[in-house]
Amino acid sequence: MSKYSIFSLIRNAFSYHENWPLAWRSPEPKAEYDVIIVGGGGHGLATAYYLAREHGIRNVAVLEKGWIGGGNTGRNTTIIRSNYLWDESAGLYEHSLKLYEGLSQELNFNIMFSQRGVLNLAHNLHDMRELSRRVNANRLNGLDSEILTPAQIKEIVPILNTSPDARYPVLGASLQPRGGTARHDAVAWGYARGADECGVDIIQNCEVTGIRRSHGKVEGVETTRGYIGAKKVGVAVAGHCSVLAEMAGFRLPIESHPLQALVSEPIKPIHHSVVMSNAVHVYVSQSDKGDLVIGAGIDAYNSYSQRGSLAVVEGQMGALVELFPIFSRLRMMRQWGGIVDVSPDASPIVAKTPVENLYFNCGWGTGGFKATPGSGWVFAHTIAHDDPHPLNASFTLERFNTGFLIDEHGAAAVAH
Ligand code: FAD
Ligand code: PYC
Repeated sequence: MSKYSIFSLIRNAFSYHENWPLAWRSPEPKAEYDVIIVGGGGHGLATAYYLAREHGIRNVAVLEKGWIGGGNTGRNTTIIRSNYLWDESAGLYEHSLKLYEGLSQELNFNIMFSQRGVLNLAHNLHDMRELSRRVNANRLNGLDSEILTPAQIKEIVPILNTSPDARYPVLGASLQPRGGTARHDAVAWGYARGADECGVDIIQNCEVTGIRRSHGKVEGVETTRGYIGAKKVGVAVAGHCSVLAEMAGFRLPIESHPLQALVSEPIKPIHHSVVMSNAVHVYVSQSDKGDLVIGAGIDAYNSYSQRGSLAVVEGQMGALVELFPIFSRLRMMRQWGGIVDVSPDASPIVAKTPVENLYFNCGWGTGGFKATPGSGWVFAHTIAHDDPHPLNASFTLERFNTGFLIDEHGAAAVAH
């Protein structure tokens, strides 16, 4: 740990960072690895980290076609919570939340985890019933989850328009006090540094273009930097998972959609929690830098382009100013999109595949940032043991044939 001590920080500040040690190496790919992880987002990096730390599998490469964290990991709005409806999801997302609670210490990297509370608003009786059902289910699973009255909401979010005459009247909300936000890049960088320290090769600018198989078993991957052999391959490429599945000769029940977000100019601290409204498709938090981080529902069409339509931005801004009239004169600074991998039941697939020793981690849709540590943890277990962990045992590919769906459209919260 001395490499990152306060003294080295001061020394590097005075040397104008010239001798700043690289946080991770940039190695040439080896001819073969025990495990290759495709995708250098949070999920791929966390998987590599836990393979090394929890399972002692260190001959691992993470292959990333661009730069690590350049996909949805660096594009999301950083909301973390575990208030999902079904037992299976509550188990997995809560495990992730617990890992987040210790992650800065675990990685010795400040991920700026802020448990400021996440509120989901209800605007009509149906919303109230959905939220009450979910809060009751959460409480049965031992999660911190409660229903708030408009007066209680107003105490936490005084700037919210709770007038009964509002266009979107606020009838109540759910609150998960342990929910919050974290710095998304830091999560990727922390896992990358931790994995690299364990000997994992992180190879950027290395696109996987084919998956080589023989007798139904994976042998390695074709890449833009040549063929690399592997005993096992784990795929965590979010919006591109169908492309990788096609390379391996099977189909996924996943649709790729753009999901947009934007940030305002920075302002003084005014919004101290996270407020989401599923019904009117807007959610907002304030970053430590002061800008408002605002998101919407998905763009309804399928696309691989990391941008979206203006109509969604317009709807999102309209909803924002109805709920928070105080923001009406704020300027918006930047807008972007990511490609999210939406499954039919709004739950992920973290599982073995029809190809032996090939594993897929996908379908997190609009909500996988919160799951990053838990997803990496169970995916590493699945790859190491060629068998899922009890926490991801239900998140199979087969469930779309058997009908054992885990329908989380209500909890997914961002409309899709
Ligand atoms: P990614 O971070 O996308 O990583 C996949 C990587 O695979 C990419 O870096 C990509 O370049 C790489 N790749 C693709 N194809 C190849 C290939 N052929 N070869 C090599 N590499 C390849 N979730 C939440 O929980 N809370 C939120 O508030 C939230 N907000 C969001 C807001 C937006 C605007 C978006 C877009 C998403 C949001 N999400 C949120 C969802 C969340 O970002 C994702 O579910 C999560 O980050 C997925 O992580 P990942 O590591 O699986 O994917
Ligand atoms: O899953 O909580 C979530 C979320 C918020 C914004 C996008 N996804």
